[in-house]
Amino acid sequence: MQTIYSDDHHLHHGRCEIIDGELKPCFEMPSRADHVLARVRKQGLGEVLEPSDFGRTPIERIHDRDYLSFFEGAWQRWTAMGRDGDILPFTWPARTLRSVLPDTLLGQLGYYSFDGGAPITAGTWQAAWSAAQVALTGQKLISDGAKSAFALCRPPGHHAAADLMGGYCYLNNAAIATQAFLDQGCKRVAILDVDYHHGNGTQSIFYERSDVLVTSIHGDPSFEFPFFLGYHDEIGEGAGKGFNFNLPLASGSGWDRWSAALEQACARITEYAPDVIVVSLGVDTFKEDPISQFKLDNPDYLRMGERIARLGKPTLFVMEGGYAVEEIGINAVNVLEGFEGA
Ligand code: Q9C
Ligand code: ZN
Repeated sequence: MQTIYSDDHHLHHGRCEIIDGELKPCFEMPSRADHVLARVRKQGLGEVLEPSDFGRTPIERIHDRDYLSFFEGAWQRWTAMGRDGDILPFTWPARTLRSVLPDTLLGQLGYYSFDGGAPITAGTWQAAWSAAQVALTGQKLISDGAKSAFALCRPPGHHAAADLMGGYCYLNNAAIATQAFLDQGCKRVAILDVDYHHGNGTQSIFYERSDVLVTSIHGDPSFEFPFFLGYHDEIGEGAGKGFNFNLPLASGSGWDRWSAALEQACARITEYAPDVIVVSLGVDTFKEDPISQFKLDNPDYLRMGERIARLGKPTLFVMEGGYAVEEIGINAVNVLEGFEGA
């Protein structure tokens, strides 16, 4: 399997996030992708390619233009104000307030985000842009006939909605690749989101559409981030009714419960008969993940890859979360090796 990777992810390195009432160094850090790349090389998974440049058009198929211009220009506006720390929002248009677009940078950042977990730094736009190009390059390999590809994206994407950043995410790499498949002639794409957190951005982007089936296995939002989306009764709306499938699991879930949910997701995907599958590959389900509550162990990721391979479809893997930095490479590449060995 070929891996697509860009060093540009190093340009994004947030300083701090709020965890349990304290400011702590960001868990979403550059060494995450470095460890995954090192493991890809160590295991001889396959060639590692630089991304091609597909430009802005495929990104604009998912994200609003005003959101993209805001994101692209934010750091310049911040430094023009004489600031040089990370840009973090702190006020959002929650109930009783209005979703108006204010004039100032921090007001607009509140409008274009849903939490304070996605800092904008000097290189965040460039890193997120390159991650989207990484996903699009993987998409192209598959549309050119590859059976699978690994888009080693960083920053991750599945929490980002059409005009919202949050949860370490800015551009929704998996959604951008999914739309590119459809624009190039695929009729149906299934997304399987195995990240520990619900992919609220991906769900919201495709919620009213039947050409994308979104399935997700995650920590129940009644106890876990993102709290306000990802419940089982969210099944899609309008033309999309029946094409969103959430499998929230209890805190402490291990491979028994997780693999049973995977069976359910796979059954739904098989019934849908997609042309291709996009896997949002987060490995924060690992038992030692510092911000998560599932109990998967290293070999479980091999089984995960084997089961996904048995769906028998061309599959694009898009890197999402995973914060047990020392083991993120083992776990992510285990999924890919399990897939290839099946
Ligand atoms: N107390 C991804 O995995 N903050 N994003 C959690 C924990 C947000 C995770 C705080 C976690 C976002 C792509
Ligand atoms: Zn996650």
